[in-house]
Amino acid sequence: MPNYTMILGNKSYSSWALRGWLIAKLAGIDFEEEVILLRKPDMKAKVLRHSPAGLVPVLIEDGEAIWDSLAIGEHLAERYPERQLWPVDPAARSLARCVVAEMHSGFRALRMALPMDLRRRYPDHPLTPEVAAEVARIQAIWRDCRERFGDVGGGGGGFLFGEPTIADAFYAPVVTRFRSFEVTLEDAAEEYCATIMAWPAMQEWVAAAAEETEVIEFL
Ligand SMILES: N[C@@H](CCC(=O)N[C@@H](CS)C(=O)NCC(=O)O)C(=O)O
Repeated sequence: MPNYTMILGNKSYSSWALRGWLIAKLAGIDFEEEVILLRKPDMKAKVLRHSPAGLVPVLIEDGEAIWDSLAIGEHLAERYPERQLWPVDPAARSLARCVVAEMHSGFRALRMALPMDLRRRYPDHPLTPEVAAEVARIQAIWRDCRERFGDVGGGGGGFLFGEPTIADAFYAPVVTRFRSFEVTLEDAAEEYCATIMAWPAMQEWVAAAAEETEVIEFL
């Protein structure tokens, strides 16, 4: 196996890094981790030593940088096809790609209004109509994927496409946002959130975040 290092931000706050990290876990690679603290004056310079984009996550494979969570996902899916990082069924795979792209390029209102913060709760936080519409769209995505391809109740693991894939890694930080901001969800969405929070890789990340002491005030 190649030599891997992943450059991450604080586990409490770095939602894109969580995506890349979960994908690396799904791929089953062994990797070293380097956490670079977000919002520090030297953050950019430190990340730029690894990636010209200056953002985390960055996966370094035998000295070659792969930056951007989606590029990391595509790279590892190609390199380790046996790990089935994308669903095997072509229709499921196509839907998975659509919902990952929708997350990667969208849900800006939600991402700005409900930042990922694994160590805090923000109860009674009002949602703007724009954010509420994105919450509704995300629940519709989860419902659609799980009803069509999740095989819930029929041996599926409760993930969007039954067993965990890149799509679940992409929506995992949204689950944490819904939890921190105590967003009211339909039952099926609550069930999906519970599946994500019980995912052993997710639990490992959350436990590491709980050990962090750095505090960033986003709101
Ligand atoms: N499209 C990128 C987004 C990466 C991103 O925005 N990462 C944030 C941390 S979660 C970052 O590096 N922020 C530091 C900054 O903006 O200076 C990806 O998918 O990896």
